[in-house]
Amino acid sequence: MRAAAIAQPNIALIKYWGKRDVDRNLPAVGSISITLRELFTEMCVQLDAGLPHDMLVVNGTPDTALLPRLSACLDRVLGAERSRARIDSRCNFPIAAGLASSASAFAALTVAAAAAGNKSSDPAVLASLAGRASGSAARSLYSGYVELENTADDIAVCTLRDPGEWPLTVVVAITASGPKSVGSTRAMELSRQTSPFYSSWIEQQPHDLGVAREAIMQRDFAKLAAVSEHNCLKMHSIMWASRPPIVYWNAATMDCLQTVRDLQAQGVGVFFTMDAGPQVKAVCLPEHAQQVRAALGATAGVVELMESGLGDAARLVNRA
Ligand code: 2P0
Repeated sequence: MRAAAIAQPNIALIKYWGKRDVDRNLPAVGSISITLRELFTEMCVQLDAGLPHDMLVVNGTPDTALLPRLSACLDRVLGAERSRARIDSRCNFPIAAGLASSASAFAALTVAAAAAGNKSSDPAVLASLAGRASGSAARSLYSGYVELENTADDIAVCTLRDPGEWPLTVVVAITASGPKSVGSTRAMELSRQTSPFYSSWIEQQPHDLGVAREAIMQRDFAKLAAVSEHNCLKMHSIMWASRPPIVYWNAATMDCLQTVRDLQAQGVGVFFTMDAGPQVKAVCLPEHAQQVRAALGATAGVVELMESGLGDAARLVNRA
C-alpha cells in the first residue's frame, strides 16, 4: 500500500511537439531523448482507504495546484475505485521551468503507484500510462538514449543505447527560475491550430528521427549535434509563428546560444537544445564539460548552472 520511486527528467533532442489525440494525450510525432542522472524527482505514494481525498506534499509543503493531474494519473494506474492517496514529492531542480519536471514527476508517480497497488511493473505498460499524464514522462521509464515511437494506436518506447555506451554530459544554464508563462500542453495546441509551419514539422519528423537514431548508433557527435539543433530551432519557429506567438526565450537564452556557437568555432564538442522554457541545455563531450561550464557561467544572465551525465530508468526505491 506504500511505495516510493525515483525518476530522472529527460531532455528531448528530437522533440515531441503537438498532439494527435488530446483526450488520450497521444503525441503527433515520435521523439528521441536523453535521460539525465543528477536531476531527480522522488515520489512516495501511500494508499489509505481512510483518507477523505488525495493529498500532495511537494518538497515538504502541501500543494493543491498540481494535485488534480496527479490524481488523474493515479486513477489511470489504479482504477477510479482506488483508495485515496497521500503523495510525497521531492525534487532537486526548479519545477515547471522548462526542465522536464513533469517527465520525472509522472514517471516516478506511475512506478510508485503501480507498486503500491500491486499492478503491472512492465515498463512498456508503465510508459504508456505515464505518457497519458505527460507525453515526455513515458521516456523517463527508460535509461540513456530513448526513442518514443508514435505507433498507430499508442506509443512504444525503447532504449537505443545505454548511458555507459556513449557517455555525454549536459550542462544546463538556468536563465530564469520562475514557472513558465504558457504551459506546454496549451502551447502545443496553439501551435497545431495556428502555426503555418506545423504541417511541415509533422512531415519532416521521421527524417530527423532517422538521422538522430543513426547518429546515436554510430556515436557520431557532429551528426547528432546538427540534427538536434535543427530540430530544436524548428520547434521554436513553430511557436514564434503561432497566434498569439509563444516565445519562451529571454535575452540570456540568446546569449547562451552565442556562447555555444563561439565554443563550436573553437572546436569544442558541444551543441544546444531548448524546451518549453528559457533554459539552455548544452550537450557536450565529457572532456569538454569544464570548458562549456566556464563559458556558460561567464555568460550574461545565467543565474545558475547544473551539470549531469546520462542516467537510468525510473525505479522503485526503499524509503523508511
Ligand atoms: C519534449 N516538451 O519532447 C518536448 C519539447 C517540451 C519541448 O514534452 O502536454 O509536459 O504534458 O504531454 O510532456 C513538454 O511537454 O507535455 C515536452 P504534455 P509535456 O520534451
